[in-house]
Amino acid sequence: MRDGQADLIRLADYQAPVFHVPRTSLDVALYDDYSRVTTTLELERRADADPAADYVFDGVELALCRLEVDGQPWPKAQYDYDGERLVIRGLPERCTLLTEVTIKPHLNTALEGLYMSRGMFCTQCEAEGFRRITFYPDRPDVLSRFVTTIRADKARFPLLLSNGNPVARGEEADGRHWVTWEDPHPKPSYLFALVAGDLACLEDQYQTGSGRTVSLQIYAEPRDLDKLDHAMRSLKAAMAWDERVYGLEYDLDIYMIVAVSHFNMGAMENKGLNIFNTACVLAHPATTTDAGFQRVESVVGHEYFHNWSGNRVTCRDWFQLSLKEGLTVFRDQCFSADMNSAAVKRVEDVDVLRAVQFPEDQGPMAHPVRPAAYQKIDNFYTVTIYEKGAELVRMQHELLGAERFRAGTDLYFRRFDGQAVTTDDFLDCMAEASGLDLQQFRRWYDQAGTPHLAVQGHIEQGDYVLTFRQWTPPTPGQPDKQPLMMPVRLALFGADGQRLPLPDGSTETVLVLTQEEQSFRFPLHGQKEAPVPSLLRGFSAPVELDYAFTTEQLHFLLAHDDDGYSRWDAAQRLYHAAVTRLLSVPGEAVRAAAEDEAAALAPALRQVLARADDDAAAAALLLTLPSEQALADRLPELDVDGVHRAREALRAAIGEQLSSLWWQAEQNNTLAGPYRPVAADIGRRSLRHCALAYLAAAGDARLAGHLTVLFQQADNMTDQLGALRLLVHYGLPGADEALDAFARQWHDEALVMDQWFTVQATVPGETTLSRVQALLAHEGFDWRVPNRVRAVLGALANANPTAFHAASGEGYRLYADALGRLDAVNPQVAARMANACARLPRLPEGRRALLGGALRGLLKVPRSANLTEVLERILA
Ligand code: 0A1
Ligand code: ZN
Repeated sequence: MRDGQADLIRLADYQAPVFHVPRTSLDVALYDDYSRVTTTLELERRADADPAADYVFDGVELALCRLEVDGQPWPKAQYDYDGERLVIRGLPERCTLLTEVTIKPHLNTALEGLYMSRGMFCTQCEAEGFRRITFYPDRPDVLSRFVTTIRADKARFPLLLSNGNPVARGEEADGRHWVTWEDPHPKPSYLFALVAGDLACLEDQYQTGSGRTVSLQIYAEPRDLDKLDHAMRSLKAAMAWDERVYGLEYDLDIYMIVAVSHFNMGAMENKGLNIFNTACVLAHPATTTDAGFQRVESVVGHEYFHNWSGNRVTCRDWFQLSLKEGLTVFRDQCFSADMNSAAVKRVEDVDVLRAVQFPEDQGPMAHPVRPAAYQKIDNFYTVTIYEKGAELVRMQHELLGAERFRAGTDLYFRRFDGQAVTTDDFLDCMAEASGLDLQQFRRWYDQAGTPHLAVQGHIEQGDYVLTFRQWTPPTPGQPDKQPLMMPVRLALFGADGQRLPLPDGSTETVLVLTQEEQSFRFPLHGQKEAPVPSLLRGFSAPVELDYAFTTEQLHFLLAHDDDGYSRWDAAQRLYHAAVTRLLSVPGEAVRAAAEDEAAALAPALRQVLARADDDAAAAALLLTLPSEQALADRLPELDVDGVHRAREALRAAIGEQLSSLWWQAEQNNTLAGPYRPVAADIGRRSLRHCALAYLAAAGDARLAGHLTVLFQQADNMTDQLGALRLLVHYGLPGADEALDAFARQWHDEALVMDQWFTVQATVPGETTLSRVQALLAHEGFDWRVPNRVRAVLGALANANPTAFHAASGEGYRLYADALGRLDAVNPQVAARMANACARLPRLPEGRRALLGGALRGLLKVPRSANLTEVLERILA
């Protein structure tokens, strides 16, 4: 390994571990400026292991103080430690290894391993953080029973938590105390957790289906105790849902969640002791938006569902990451769908997939759901592993049907309980339980890239014939692709807006494609006109559908299709087409052309608004234009300025032409009574804010005053922030005062202040770059807090194309500088944020050179292996 670059790790090189660790005892003594970790491991050489193989332990930057085997010091000549790996030679087949190390949690800003967050100790061990705590075979296929003793000052750290159940506690000299925890379930090291702090707790109970009582405990700083009810409700709902839908019960007496302010990701499913980013667990109407409430519900569900899909059955190696993540995302998506509106949830998930995962799959970071090689596994916690992985599970659900899918998961959890397995094992269960041949389906796991599905329909001898042709463009390292097995859910609509009967007697069917090209015939029973096909209903496969819909057909589907996704997709296609046409109109004529486009769209939009009472959330989704980024992603080259101009012109024209309807929607969806984070109300608020946004785009003279009142009188963050955002983004009178008032009101609420930073970092246009510089210098900005860094820099790069891609290259320089600075503090987060530069190959030449130059400059000085891997792939 050379500086800043890690060795390539390959799936093909996988080898089973040399030894088992039946028992792991940890003794962690926490002090102000160091911690002492004494670890006792029972080791057993595996029967099938090479008898000559050395025992190798991972351990990063550990200060080794003691190494004993079976109670005796082990000779120095018999081991080597290079700062990353400890190799011990000549160990007996069975023995007890004791190591004692010291580590420095108070200096740990990478937030991997044991670290401090606002005065409390906490851990993050997935994927390879445990090796920063002690020497260990830090790989997911080594499962061990853990006993953990934590020692700390009692006054400052009255609460000492780890996995499992507390089994003993006691006092020591100097005001210190200790607690011992025992986890009865064997687990890999990545699921280990420890917390020490002075926290408040919301407690409740849950009765499992089999009648056991589980104590539920959610911990946070005392000031946040009033923000835990929603997480608790969500947790109980998730526990009941998993029993009902998958027949899976919780398996310990205690389930704990701890909220921490410093966290690299959303949350972590440590056995019995989840650790959550505050952003994914705290929720209160005054401080949390509707989206925030929904995020809490889904992340609480996600981590809970991992207890089976991840913890009881875990991954053999990190190439199998999607085994637990894809399945668990699919499960949390279905949970949220059941708790809210299934159609709306599906559209939201598809939107993320298409807006974030498709570009990843089409760019330099493209990788299969089961990658074949990686340098730093932390860089592979991607939308491909998570969201595309979930789509692969969803397709299996589609192919098998709910009942056989459930038989498959039953078999999977029964057969592999307590084991570390592979995505192939999962697929085998699905095939075995259903009798389906899923051999070809496996390609989805190994083949990167977004498949294209071109469809053509014509009438032939009284039948409607649909021809499907699939292909997947090349991705880095994978020039040749093979056809995939994919379910295409379909209905055909007659001119009367009704679904036509299909050969199998139904009016909706799932075609299973397996070949490069395939045709299907549908008798029309004497009808002369071709039907309108509703293809890929529910987004039944994660592909790019190429069908030459006419504008009339899209309007027809928007009006008549009963599939929520399909209607939304029709609307998106109409918007894309309109914006694309506007792009070729010269600057001064854009406004007039936008008027025409809006006029053509208006009847459909009026109809959506007229029906909005049925499902306001769905209406808001139908009425919202694709983001600038999503629009630009579909062009041959990223034209951020053109897209901004065209999209804003279209929004302004739609805003004006439907002005009275927007005001009406604003009035109709103004809710009386206390805030409730329930689907119906959330939908109405989103429609209301959609209406306000159109009025802002139209430059409606009454709006600034209206927004200021809304901002001042709002009793919930959705309304307050929605008003603030429009005031600031459109530079309306009162914007600066509102920003100041917001900061005064919320200066002490970190998650709310994150929003304050984001609102400012996402004002369109190059001038925002100096504002971003000021935000980075603001006293509230802290490079050590990932949420704050994401609130400014993540928002700039991912949600403000006209500033980030400013023609001067200033956005790129600012961002590259920031990545360099961040890398020194937190390599994982720096590398994740560098992904925002992966659109480089699609930039126009001038900008490509500017961004490339900025990134290459970054590589000239030593960088973390995390950031180096991402930059090198982007620049390759
Ligand atoms: N397994 C967690 C996500 C997670 C992954 C890595 C982390 O640190 C590098 C932290 C959390 C989940 O899926 O929720
Ligand atoms: Zn997960």
